[in-house]
Amino acid sequence: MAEQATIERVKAAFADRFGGAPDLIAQAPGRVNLIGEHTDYNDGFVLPLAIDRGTVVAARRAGSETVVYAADFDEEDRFTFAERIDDAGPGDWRNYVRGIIAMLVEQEMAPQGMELVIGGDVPQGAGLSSSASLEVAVGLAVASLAGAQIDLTLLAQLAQRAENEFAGCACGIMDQLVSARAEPEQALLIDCRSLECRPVPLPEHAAVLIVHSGVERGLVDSAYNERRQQCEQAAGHFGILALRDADEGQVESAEELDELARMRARHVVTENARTLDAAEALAGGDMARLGRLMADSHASMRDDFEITVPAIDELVAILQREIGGEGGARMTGGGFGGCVIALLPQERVDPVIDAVRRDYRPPNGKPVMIHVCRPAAGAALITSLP
Ligand code: GAF
Repeated sequence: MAEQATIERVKAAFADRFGGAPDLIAQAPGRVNLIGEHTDYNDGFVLPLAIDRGTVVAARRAGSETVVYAADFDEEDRFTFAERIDDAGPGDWRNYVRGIIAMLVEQEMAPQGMELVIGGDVPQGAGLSSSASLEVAVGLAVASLAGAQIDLTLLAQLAQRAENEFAGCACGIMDQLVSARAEPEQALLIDCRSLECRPVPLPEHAAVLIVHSGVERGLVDSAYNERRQQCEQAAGHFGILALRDADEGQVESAEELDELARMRARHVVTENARTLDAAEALAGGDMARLGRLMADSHASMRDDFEITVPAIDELVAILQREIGGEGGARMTGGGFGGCVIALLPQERVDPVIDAVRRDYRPPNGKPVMIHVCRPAAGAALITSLP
């Protein structure tokens, strides 16, 4: 969830830009993933949680034109539904907004004209899903403005399509679904085939640390889409719908599978198994087992899926060394930079933070960004239609 200061900033920007008060305000959180990486688009399992940072959207019905003001960039977008809503070109924030609005127009869940002000506090380019939180927050605001009580799973599916079709990233459903459906103090075990979500409580004495590596990442620019293609190719080789349906023996013994495809498939198949184990370990408060699973997950991302970078490997090694046996650390998110997540006993937080500040030098030369977070709630209206 966004901070109160962000909500106040968006309200003030709305009054400034459009005058008066919005009809409603919605927000949706960013996320961090405990384990289950690049498994979502393989119909597999993921275990993310929502963070206490998000996107806030203040919205009001108006005339026949839609005007969107992004307070963080001081930039605007304008369009009408009379013409087809197109994407805005690569790397433009407007894609996420236009995308989800276009999806809602299709569902007849958007009023003709609107005034929207958007602001957020999810760090961008950090792999904490600022884009999913933007899509979901705008989607909830717009559907609610149309008087629709949108189902949160449908909202996540439309937001994912917005990202696929407007932003050009072939992402899975994890980020949008956890942003829409997260519950406070819980991680969410998501079956990305059935979209069933099972909340798994975090042990009371456990803390979640998010440490930014200082390596910026961009999903679309990265080799993300290429990894997805390689997974689909491997599934095609086995004649199955998705790698969710493969097992380890099959992957290791397939004679004609090329080595790269075998490595990618091995990561997905073993990561699915680790994610289910991790949900069980988390529910049982078994931090030592979780730590081992997180370490194996990181090694698999580094060696088989090849999505880590040296700075991230170094940061993970420092965290693992300092945390010791109770808890663990791994890269989180799509890869090629971004953040590392650590799960550890609360009393270890301060010494571990001190050690990271002492021993890790982010490649961007900036002070290392560390955030201690508790799992937050999913998307919600802060104020609704009168
Ligand atoms: C990104 C994508 F958006 C998700 O769908 C997921 O694939 C993740 O990378 C990797 O687990 O966040």
